[in-house]
Amino acid sequence: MLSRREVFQLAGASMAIATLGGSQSAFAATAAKPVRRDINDVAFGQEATDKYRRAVGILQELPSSDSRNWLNLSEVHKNFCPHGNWYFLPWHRAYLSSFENICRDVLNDGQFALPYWDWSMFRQLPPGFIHQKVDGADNPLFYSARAMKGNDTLSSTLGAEADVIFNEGNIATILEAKAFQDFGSFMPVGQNNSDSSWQRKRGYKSTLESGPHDYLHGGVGGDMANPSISPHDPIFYLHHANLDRLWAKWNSIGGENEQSSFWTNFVFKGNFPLADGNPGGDIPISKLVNIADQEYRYEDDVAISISQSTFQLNSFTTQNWVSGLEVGKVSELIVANNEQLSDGVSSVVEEKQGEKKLVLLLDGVTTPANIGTTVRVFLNCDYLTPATPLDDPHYATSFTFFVAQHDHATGENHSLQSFAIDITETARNLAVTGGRLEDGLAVQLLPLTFDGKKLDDNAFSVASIQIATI
Ligand SMILES: [Cu+2]
Repeated sequence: MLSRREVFQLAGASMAIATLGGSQSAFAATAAKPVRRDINDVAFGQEATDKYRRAVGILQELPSSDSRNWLNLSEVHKNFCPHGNWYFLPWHRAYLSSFENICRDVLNDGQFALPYWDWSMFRQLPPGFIHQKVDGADNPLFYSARAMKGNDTLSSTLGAEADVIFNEGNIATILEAKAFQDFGSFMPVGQNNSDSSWQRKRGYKSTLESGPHDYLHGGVGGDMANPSISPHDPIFYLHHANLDRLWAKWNSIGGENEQSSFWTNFVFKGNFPLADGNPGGDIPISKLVNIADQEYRYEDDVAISISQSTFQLNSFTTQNWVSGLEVGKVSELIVANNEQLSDGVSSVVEEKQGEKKLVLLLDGVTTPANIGTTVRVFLNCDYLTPATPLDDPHYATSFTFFVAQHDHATGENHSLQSFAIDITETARNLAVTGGRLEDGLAVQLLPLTFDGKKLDDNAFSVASIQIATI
């Protein structure tokens, strides 16, 4: 069944195509591009796996003096990758393109395209990645430093969160985001120009990033769970190709990219090597925003953009979170009611078709010793325990810890994270079930570990929270 918005988008799409009418050359140009396909596609998966395996094998054998050497390519991610801000998607698009071009060069195959792993539909490692040997030789796609092995599913490594985060319904909700920042993470707090120094500053992680992106890194586990070395595992590039595909898909169903010049004028300066291994030049975001400008395409992308949306963050209240967080224990903060808050909440709750979202901003979350920690977010739940199921109406979502360590070069502390948690549906549920929303909002955080182990030094904290609409 189509929502009202989807019907509108379909109508808009056919109008846009009708208006484009005779520009056949544009279609011819896209048809010749290498196509990124689903690694689990019955017709193309095996061929895509074989090509990718050969490329990875060649890159792993290159001498360390070659910038295209497998481990050297991973250093690019370690040194420059932005996470937790609005450069997350365009930076990774450029990183993957650089990698894909290098693969084309070493394979001498201009039609090579990275496959993607649609982890929502297929929640285990693609078959080509699980065996140590292929035809008697070492398999470059096998990687021993993974928590996920063989036929493990995301549920076996992540527990109950897997079915919530990778649920098709959750992906569909993520794709309904109106504004780019809600989709692809927020502007760094306080950013006031497009200087390169903002590349790795902290904003709030969107649901796409804190949900499927971060949980997949944790679910594969091992080196994938550590941003400094995650591209050591060949599955990394297929994971990010799927995120990049979702960005293209969001655009194709009407999501419009950010218009702020702090984003559009931003330049990634010399981050990415060229296909021949020489240092690459500067890449402005303006060259990355349109899928039609890239040197690849997806089977299902359509380059149209029809919606107009501006991003507006309207914060009602800020409160410091006083207590620490501890695995297995509920930590609670009551957000006192005031007129502004109750007006804000009721405007979103009563607005049935959801033009606005109610969000909980968690600011400055420190990292526990066990990064395989998941934090469940509940509102106004009187009976919350670790056994409370995730289909409880008071449950909002969960977040985890995919976070870089302290950067000694710049002195910046990247091990802090901030999150924008969508609590719209939960607030609506509570309005229906008569939860205590009118008396104030009890925000409850319940940390648990994927492996059930509690480390001694596992205390961590949240600096402050805000309730806001976007
Ligand atoms: Cu990633």
